[in-house]
Amino acid sequence: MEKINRSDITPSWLYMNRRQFLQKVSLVGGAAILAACAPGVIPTEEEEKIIQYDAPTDITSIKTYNNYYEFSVYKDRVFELAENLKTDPWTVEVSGLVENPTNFSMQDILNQFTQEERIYRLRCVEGWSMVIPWVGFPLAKLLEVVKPTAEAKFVRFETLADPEQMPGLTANFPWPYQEGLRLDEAMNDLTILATGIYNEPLDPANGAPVRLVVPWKYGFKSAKSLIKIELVSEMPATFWNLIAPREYGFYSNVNPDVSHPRWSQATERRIGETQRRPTLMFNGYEEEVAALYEGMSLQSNY
Ligand SMILES: Nc1nc2c(c(=O)[nH]1)N[C@H]1C(S)=C(S)[C@@H](COP(=O)(O)O)O[C@H]1N2
Ligand SMILES: [Mo]
Repeated sequence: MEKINRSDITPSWLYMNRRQFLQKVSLVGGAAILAACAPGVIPTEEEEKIIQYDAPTDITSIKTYNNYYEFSVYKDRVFELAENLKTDPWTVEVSGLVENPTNFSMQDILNQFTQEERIYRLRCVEGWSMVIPWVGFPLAKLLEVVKPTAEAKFVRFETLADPEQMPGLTANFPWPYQEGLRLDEAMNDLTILATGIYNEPLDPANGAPVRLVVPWKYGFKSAKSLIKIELVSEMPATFWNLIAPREYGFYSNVNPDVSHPRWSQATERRIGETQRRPTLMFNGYEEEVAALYEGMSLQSNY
């Protein structure tokens, strides 16, 4: 893979004020805020407050406060231990119940799929959150290329597990890290494969070179450093469900009304803040995803 030269990527984010930025990419603010951000429109004080409320988290926190158990269970140690992860060359195998199984090199992924910015909230099941300006593309675009067959009902994601490079693999967990989505969840426009943050390629600590991002689900669904995407007919096993099935279900939608067995999920601490704030249903993406779960009990399908 040709190395992305950081200086070749226009750091446009730095030159935009928050309002211009949100106008371009905001999914965090919703339709009213998008309107307020239209050219020439000065947001009301109330709207400005809402814009500030979900301001992107500072880049240092995003890069140095990480969950990535393959490296360490200590969030502040991951970035140092992961720093030298070899991400070039890199291949993502897309296989299983598809018409066109394909091995995508990282260069294929960057060439074939238009990269765009998406600012999303990230809510960890542990009770903290960030707002991350991702660069990436809808997973649906990749699935359209490989063409899932009629038998495909779920998508299984597998991530790198290399004992030579990942000191955390010595811990007794069911490696490799794996995750899953129902096919319609995977096809939802909010579901992206991310390749960057703040207009720069991902750091290893954030899941370089390509990771899943599913913003309405707890952060652990957003698997890092993907090596395989498999279309399957049955609900796949997932890393955290194998470890603690009563605590981490397959769906794991952010839901302030469904407590973790050991703590409430009603509030969260936004990194950079001291006060806790209310957690939003589906992490604030109810309008976009609630229909996926119509008629399902969100209590039993946790
Ligand atoms: N392969 C892998 N992916 C992973 C994890 C992990 O330990 N290994 N941790 C998850 C959890 S619990 C969270 S909250 C997010 C954190 O992503 P970030 O460090 O980029 O903010 O990554 C998720 N993806
Ligand atoms: Mo998490």
